[in-house]
Amino acid sequence: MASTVDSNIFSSVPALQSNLGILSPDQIELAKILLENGQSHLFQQWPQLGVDDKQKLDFFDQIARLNSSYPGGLAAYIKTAKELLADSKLGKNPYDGFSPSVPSGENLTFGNENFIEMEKRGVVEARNAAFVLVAGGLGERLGYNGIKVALPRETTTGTCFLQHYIESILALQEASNKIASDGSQRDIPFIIMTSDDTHSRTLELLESNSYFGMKPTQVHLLKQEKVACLDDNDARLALDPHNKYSIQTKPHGHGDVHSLLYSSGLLHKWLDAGLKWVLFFQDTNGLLFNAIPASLGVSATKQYHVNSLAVPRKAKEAIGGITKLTHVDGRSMVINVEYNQLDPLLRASGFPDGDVNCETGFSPFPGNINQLILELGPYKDELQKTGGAIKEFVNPKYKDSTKTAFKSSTRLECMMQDYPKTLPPTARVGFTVMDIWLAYAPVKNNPEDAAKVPKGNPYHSATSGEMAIYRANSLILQKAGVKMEEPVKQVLNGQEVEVWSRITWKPKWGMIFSDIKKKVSGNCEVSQRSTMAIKGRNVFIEDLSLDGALIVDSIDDAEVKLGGLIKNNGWTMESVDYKDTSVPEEIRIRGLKGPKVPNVMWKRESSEEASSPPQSHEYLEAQRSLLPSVQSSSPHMFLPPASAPVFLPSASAPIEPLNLSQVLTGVRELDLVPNRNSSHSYENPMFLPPPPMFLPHAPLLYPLSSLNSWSRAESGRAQQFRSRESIFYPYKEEQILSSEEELFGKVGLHCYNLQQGTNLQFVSLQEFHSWFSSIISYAVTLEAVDPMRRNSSCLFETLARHAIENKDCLSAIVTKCRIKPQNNPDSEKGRGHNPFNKALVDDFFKGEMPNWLPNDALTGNNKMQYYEMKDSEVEEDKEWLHLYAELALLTLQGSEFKTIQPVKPLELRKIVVSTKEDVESKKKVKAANAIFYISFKNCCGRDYNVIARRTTDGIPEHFSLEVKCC
Ligand code: UGB
Repeated sequence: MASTVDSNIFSSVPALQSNLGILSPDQIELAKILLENGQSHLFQQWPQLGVDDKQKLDFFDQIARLNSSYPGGLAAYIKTAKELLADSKLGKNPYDGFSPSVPSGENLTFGNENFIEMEKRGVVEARNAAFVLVAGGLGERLGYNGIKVALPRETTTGTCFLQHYIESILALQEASNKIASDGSQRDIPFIIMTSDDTHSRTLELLESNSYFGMKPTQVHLLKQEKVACLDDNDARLALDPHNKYSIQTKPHGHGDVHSLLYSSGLLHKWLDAGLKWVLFFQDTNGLLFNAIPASLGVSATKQYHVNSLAVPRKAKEAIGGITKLTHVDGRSMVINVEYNQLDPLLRASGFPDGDVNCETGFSPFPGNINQLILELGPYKDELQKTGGAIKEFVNPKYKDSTKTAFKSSTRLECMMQDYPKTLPPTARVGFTVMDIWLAYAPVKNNPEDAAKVPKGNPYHSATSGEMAIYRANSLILQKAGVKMEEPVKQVLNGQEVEVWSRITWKPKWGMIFSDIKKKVSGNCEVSQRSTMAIKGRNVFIEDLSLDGALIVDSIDDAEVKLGGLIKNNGWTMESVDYKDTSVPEEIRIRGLKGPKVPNVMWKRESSEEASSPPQSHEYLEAQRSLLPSVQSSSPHMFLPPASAPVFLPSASAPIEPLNLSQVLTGVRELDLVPNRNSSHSYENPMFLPPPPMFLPHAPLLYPLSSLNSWSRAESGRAQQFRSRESIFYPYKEEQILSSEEELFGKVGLHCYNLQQGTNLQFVSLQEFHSWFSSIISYAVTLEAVDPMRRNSSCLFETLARHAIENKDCLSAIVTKCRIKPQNNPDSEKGRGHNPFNKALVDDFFKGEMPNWLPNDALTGNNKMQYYEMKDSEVEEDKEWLHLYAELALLTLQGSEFKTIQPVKPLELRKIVVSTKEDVESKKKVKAANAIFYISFKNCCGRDYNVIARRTTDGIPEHFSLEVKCC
């Protein structure tokens, strides 16, 4: 019951007063806070009690969240907003009393002695650091629909930003642990700040890629909340124009990372574990890790409490300027002045031209790239005082010069780099400037805006981001002694860029310059049109002359030497227009097509692009003629002889097994990639053919699991299937494996049948889209018939993704499977889909796939767990049992499925199902969680054993199927 004072407040808002009866005491308190802070307008449209009561309670749920997630609650938020909006209206300079000057900091020059020393020191310190990625922003400027960390960093390998960041941290961890003075091993913590916009997709990206090799316990996601939008200078909260029971919200900015870290308790934990540094970085700077070791070395050497990484900045470039601000009272600080404030600040304080370049061609103020290194101890002490609250700002867009109304609602924001603003003058705050080409190439601008960037200023686009990686890697190799041919200029998506040789390597190959130098020797040269991708820790380049494409994919323990002349047709780069919607978004925004992405971008300039595709035998010959011409005298040289049947099963001579721990010298021509399996045989050859898109007309099937970490290649397969109708096959269509889209569509149908107790049957594939973001996702529409309803037909929709979570095992994960509504598509609105939640899967069915059936499975102590399906049951369920078998065949690494093979019809032999004991025998076959042991023969009489594990997280339409051959 509201008190008399409360009643007075509420009586002025009758629409709310009449609804007080449905509110809890806590909600009445919140209502009071709102009214006391000038928010009565929120209730003006409320109908009387009994109408929309549920929505009214939802409104208060949101208010409670907004109140609890802001330090000091909504009252504090509204108070600060009123003050900042008043200052903004008056045009008050936030830097009143301060005069700017150019600060001095540490300047590093790549490759010199000091730089090398700093890098080494940085590696020593790396195991004492925690890494924090702020990735809550949607990237409105970029206009990309996915999360930015899932974008390919470059398209030669298709490695996404998040994978690259994780692999870089792991490489640093390994290098740092190796030289730890006490010999101890430490896992570097990795924190990702997400938001409602990015959280579930970030988690899904991690989970579906097994955290890119990092232990899941090392990774910690902290989700930031949004803040309420403001409608006017009185800080009246803005209602959603489409919902009068909902407050409009927007992100509060990356500054939230400090309060989240503080409230997570992680800082104490890290201090207790002996950590010393926290490194903050942003989502799409593909060069960032080139700069981390040296800048960490600077922090350690100079004992900086705060070290901001900076690069030379072009005037008006959209990056903040590191500035020394000196107050009239004598105080001074070195701080980022954000790009939109730097020009007015300079003009107001003795720099009449504002933000302009000086004689060096750059602004005298170094550009902040928002990579901060904080010393953990002082950081924790400071946050204990502030609770992690960061000085906020407001940036309303006014309708006119009276500054009384906004064009659209605004909100308070805060930035992580403003952390030093509250530090005492005794704090050691410094910065480190590095070469732009080495350290900074963010992907922030959409192609249209990038093309409008003033000439000479960086584009900050997906195009320039990718080109910068090739440039940096080329320059690093050049510095290490490789003769790199000069770049050529090319216009992509309206932006003129320098195109260097497309060089890329995994972080483990070369994290710091001194390591890279050790791996390059002799007289090496690389032509501009070349592509080189290196995966493997111990790959040495010696006297290599590369003019074409070279892909090295070796296991970590193998020592590989690359040398001699490699000359082949290579990959040519093809431009695409960002408006061409037939090309996936992550590709068209960069204006160039990569070699391993759908819709093909790097094209082979070769004769095998003949108009009619070769038959299998001719194809073999074509392949042979492309084998490398090797020039090496090393006794350890190992290469497939040109006459050897590299992968076609019809050929006769077997290949010698290869021990990959040998020293290999020689060249790997683009056409073949080494097989990562440690033992090789005729069925499992040492060299595998490339993904099918390298050979545009080749009728290849390629097992996806063999390419899991170079995941870009996987989506090419979708492309291959898309165009399969135009490919000549020596076998009948019904004899070969179904397309992956069809198989994934059928998995969705199977899930629906299992969950709904129906028996819908697949008729045909109607439509599908596949897209790539480190995993392949499929949206499939198919036609199905229902035999139980006189074969009435329907359109059926599935959303599924192809993940590779266990070695040699394919996972099909369904998150949507439903009959498409015929007349009322709106009925689907709001029926979103959630990511598959592995945490909810029964532990019994998690982890590594089980081994093949024990001999005494059906008779031993655990026989209650197993059940052999009767012939009648096999007959009844043969559709999906065949489906499981076909999916498993996709995983085969050996040669037989590299070409289109006749495999069907399959003959099911023996099927045993295993569940937890508590499932009654007959029900085991239909159990949501079950493991199937399927023996079958293909049409050529070859026997196979397949293990299929199906699980669910209990959410309708969700289903996971893992299959492997054994
Ligand atoms: N981010 C969040 O995690 N949460 C949010 O609420 C907002 C963003 P932008 P901008 O070095 O490149 C910054 O939008 O405006 C994450 C610096 O302020 O890319 O370009 C987001 O996911 C500027 O001083 O920032 O400006 C992303 O990872 C300059 O240094 C990061 O925060 C510039 O970046 C940055 O978000 C730069």
